[in-house]
Amino acid sequence: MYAQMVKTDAARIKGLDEMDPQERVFQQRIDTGQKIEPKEWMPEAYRKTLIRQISQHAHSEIVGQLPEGNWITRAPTLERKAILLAKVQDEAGHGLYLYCAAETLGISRDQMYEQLHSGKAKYSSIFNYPTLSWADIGAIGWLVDGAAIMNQVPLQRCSYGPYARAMVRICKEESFHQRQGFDILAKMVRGTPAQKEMVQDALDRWWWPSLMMFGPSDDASVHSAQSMAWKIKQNSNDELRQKFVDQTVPQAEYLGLTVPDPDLKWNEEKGGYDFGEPDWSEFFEVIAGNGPCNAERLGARRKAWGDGTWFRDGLTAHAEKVAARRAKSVAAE
Ligand code: FAQ
Repeated sequence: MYAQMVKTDAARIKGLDEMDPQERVFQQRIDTGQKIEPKEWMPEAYRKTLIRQISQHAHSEIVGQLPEGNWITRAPTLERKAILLAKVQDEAGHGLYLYCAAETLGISRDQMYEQLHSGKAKYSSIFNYPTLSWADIGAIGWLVDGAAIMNQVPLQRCSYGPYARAMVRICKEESFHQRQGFDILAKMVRGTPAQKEMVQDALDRWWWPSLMMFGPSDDASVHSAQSMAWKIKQNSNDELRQKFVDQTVPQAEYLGLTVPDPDLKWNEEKGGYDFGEPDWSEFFEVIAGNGPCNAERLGARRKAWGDGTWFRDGLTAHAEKVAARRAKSVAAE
């Protein structure tokens, strides 16, 4: 694998013989499938890449609560409300495990929040689209969690131990999320013609943004070659996008839906679907902050941070009092 990457991206990826001895040992450990743990030596660029990816992943989980949270009060039954509430709470938990994993690399949670709130750190493009109907909640579970699982299952084998281990539980929970989304849609397509239309409309709007979740095409992916050499990523963006399409199209057919892609066609020879190109200009606009809901999403996160100031101040004041009391009693002994 590493040798292949050197060949495909020789301009940027160093060969083993160009590395200094410490870096060579590090790369050989990665090549032989060993995990890297927090206190071990790592190249600065490996640490920075992980902080970027893990913190962006954490931000995605946290911001990702907003489009679905929008529907908790309007879920059609008490049971659906309880399920959605639990799902949104799970996403908060995923964000917290991932922030913890990033903290092991020497960045604080406050710094990560600051990067999110200032717009410096990215979060997944998908969460900048609005949830207009109940079918959108089904579509998020089915397509967005479905794409997230496709991307995250290989991350369980990531070379950095804390990230790989955090992904194990996350993937289990995402599988439940994906099924709950599919179940919402399976019920709706068996309902009235208006409900079925609502599901088709949701698929029409979420299909292309879901394909964009995997990132730009391989030739435009600046980080993939190095991240694959370091086994942070195991697959390229296009490989995972192809797997997602191959898995999802039969599910759309089962639901009696039409995937909104005139170029979608089974290719017997490759044993997968050919499909159209996502609108990459839209993707780059969204990740530059100009998607339909970017301002609303960041506004909600900044407001939550501001609203929580009194609580954080209270916790800090309490901790200081406890520490002072403890110091006094130690001094008195
Ligand atoms: N959105 O060179 P690459 C979820 C950026 S979790 C925004 O290919 P890389 C659960 C990329 O950061 C969803 N930005 O980058 C849930 C880079 O910019 P930078 C999140 C994107 O890192 C479900 C530039 O483009 N999952 O959904 C996106 O090698 C339901 C060049 O790209 C993860 O974060 C994008 N879609 O590959 C929650 C998984 N794609 O940083 C609630 C972990 C690319 O240089 C409800 N992350 N960019 O400024 C990854 O696997 C990778 O980071 C990729 C991107 C595959 C996302």
